[in-house]
Amino acid sequence: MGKRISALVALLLIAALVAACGGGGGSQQQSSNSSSSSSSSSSARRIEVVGTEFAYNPSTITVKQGETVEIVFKNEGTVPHDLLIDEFSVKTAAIAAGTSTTVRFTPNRAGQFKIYCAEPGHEAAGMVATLVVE
Ligand SMILES: [Cu+2]
Repeated sequence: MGKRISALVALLLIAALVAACGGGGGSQQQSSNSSSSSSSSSSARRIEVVGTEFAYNPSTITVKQGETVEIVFKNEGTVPHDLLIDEFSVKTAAIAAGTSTTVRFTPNRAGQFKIYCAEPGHEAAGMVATLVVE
């Protein structure tokens, strides 16, 4: 009986220690996260692109030559999609429905470039958009 109670007390002490450590570590992580995300958003132009079957919205993206562009690609369809721009080596993974991914690039020349989905048949079905670099 006495052995059982002391074991319980030891267990509670360990639980309290773990909780204290976990709490401190968690808040530290949160503060470093927020500082890094604020610095990244200030240095890049953020553009949200939504993919569905079979289209991108918006269908035309206009950016400036030399500016860092951050595309947040969201898959709001029902099958995996990706986003590619060959001329600037932009290539996301094929992401599952309901998820999103971010890709960064700096267009170094002006013109119109094709944005497309490389999943089989998607480009042919109309899953294309245009990147205009001014
Ligand atoms: Cu697609």
